[in-house]
Amino acid sequence: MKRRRTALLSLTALLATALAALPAAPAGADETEQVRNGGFDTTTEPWWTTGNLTAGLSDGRLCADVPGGTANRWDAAVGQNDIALVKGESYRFSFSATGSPAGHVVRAIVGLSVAPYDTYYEVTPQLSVSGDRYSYTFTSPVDTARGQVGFQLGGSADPWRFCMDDVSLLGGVPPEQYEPDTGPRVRVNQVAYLPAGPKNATLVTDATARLPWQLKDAGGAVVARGSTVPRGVDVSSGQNVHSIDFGAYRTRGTGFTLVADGQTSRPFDIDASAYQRLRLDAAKYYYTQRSGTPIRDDLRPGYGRPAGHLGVAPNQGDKDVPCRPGVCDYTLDVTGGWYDAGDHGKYVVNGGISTWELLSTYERALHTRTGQADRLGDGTLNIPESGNKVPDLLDEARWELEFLLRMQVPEGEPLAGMAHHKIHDEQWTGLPLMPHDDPQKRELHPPTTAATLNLAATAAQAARLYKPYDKAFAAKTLAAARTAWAAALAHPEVYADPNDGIGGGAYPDTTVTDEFYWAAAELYLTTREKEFERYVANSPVHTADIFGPLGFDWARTAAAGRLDLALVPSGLPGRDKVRASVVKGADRYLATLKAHPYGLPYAPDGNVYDWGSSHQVLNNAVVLATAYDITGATKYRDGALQTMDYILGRNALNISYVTGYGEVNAHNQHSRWYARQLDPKQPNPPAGTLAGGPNSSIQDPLAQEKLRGCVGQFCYIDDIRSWSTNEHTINWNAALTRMAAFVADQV
Ligand code: 9MR
Repeated sequence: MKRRRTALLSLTALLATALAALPAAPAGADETEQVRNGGFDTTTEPWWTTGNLTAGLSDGRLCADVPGGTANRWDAAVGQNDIALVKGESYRFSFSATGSPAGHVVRAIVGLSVAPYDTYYEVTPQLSVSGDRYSYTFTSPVDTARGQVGFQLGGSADPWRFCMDDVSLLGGVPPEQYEPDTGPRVRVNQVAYLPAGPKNATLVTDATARLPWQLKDAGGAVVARGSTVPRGVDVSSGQNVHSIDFGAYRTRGTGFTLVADGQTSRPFDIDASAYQRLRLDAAKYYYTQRSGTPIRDDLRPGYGRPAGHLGVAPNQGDKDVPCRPGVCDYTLDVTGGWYDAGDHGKYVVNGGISTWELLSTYERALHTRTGQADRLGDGTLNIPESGNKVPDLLDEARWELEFLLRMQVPEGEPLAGMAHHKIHDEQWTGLPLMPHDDPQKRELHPPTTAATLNLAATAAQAARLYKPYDKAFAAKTLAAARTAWAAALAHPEVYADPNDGIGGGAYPDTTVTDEFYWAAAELYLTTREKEFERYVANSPVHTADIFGPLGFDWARTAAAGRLDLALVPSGLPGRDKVRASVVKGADRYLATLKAHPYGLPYAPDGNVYDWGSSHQVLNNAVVLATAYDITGATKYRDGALQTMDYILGRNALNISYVTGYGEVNAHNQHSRWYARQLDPKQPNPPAGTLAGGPNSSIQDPLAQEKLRGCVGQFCYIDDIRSWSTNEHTINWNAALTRMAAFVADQV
């Protein structure tokens, strides 16, 4: 058998699926068996096996002795080819299987039997000696006559025996109705409310009149009571809801529950300590995203791994990376940096906003009344640099900054001073795949104006923050920022190709007036030079209304400049107006939050939740937090605090979007190296990892199958296969880091 890719997805196939209208299952189609001889009564024909398996009939089953010592699942397999699949049709994939000794995992797939060996559906049950019957329903994303049903058995150190029977792939079955388990109808922040902060909850109920509620302590004693406020139908979830305000209760404790309408909420604390932890965990996420260095198990127990992309086989390494054909004729050492997300790509645009938000978390703490910069100082994050007398958050951000600097086009080359948009694999890889096991060719993609300005902005910001600790590094970053700025001015309209999405994300952005504004603002705040002051003042972005419903992100970066101009002391003429504009933006988010029965400052147009909505919600809270820092008015602080309730469980799905926080929390984020859902030997993401959250556009096949027709908040599933609703990313965790630090600073 040819080597089979482990691909969960081939982006070409998936993008095609994503762009096409969602197919409807053919009504009333007959159920038809697609597998030939799934019963193994007299023969194993037409099933094939890899040469290293000893397979044959045994008591009317197919049994295979699987050798130990293979590396990949697909190194030992049994399967059947030439299976016809019809796009949009639902199939029931079922089989009986045993594994001896117990505990071995089979990767059962329905995919393509020829290159590029796409996987359309996969499951990885752990087998028992006595055996089980497994049954799953999925919808085919393609039409093909070359389908395959495969059972991949490799990857075990020790030999084992696999047997299967009654293998079936039944077409024309009714699609499965997916019903998320949303638990009790009283929705709370499952982690903690601050003793002196707001305390709100949401009750899902058909009742239209007020209902009594009770707050109970850990011993079950009622410590407060009141009445719900009916709020009608919530647009973001389609549910009829009431809200509950128990903010008058301020006594510290753990294990509280809220009871209403016969339902008892998940437990929560009234205490700040979880936020002290979250401030650190959210920032610690970055060390385990590092490329080009081993992750030390003594610093992150359970997460140690060899260095990725240093050129140790099968890795091709990031030391000597060429451009895509025709883009340049040099190679660059672009080792280091953070992996963007669950993939092995490294992108300057997204690296930029992520670095900014970490640096700004630190910088905010320096300049505000409640800021506690030392809480992210040296020795706080358990990283190799802890103890070097430099604040750990700055050390962590520097890991990415050094990479961003390496992405700059060298002097003497065409487009010198610009930054390459991204570096990643030539082709998409599958899951799971540890960074050091990635065998793909790595390539630099063309420089863009947006990437260049991300570099200019963050390198300029770095210059002022690192100056007290490392003057040479500060001078280096400032010089790089100036060079990048000049290069961007000389090439103001070089955009990323929106179709450049094979092997890595495209991150396309054709509006860069905001990146120019942001870079000019950072250069001004660091140098106070007139050129940059004038650029800021003359930019239409400076006075534009930039605090819209979706908030800011990697593509919409004006707020990064505006918030820093508002918070970092400077002699900018008209600075009061800048500060007032942030407060005005915050007023709008506060109004959104007050009108929202789930109490979040996010109500996207048409109720279309965006990719990574969790972090947009948090970024809107950052605007609220900044308004508090500017004015000291409690209403903004309370709005920012209340936003955390949504993230930590007060939502339609009753889930905390932060791994390890809350009784039910997202922990199967899409990732090639936290792929526990696919391989029990791997860990889940570390505590403090934010999931992307509801995304109305559900671009991945799993979400399309399970969440079709979903309303706003319901467009999310905690499944590793749902890369469009459940990935983790450096820019999303940056928003969490900033908000966790703000909340922890309020006590
Ligand atoms: O977060 C990005 C989102 O805003 C875009 O719409 C989407 C498609 O371009 O890409 C998202 O970013 C992904 C990137 O392309 C590749 N690494 C994982 C990122 C998070 O899913």
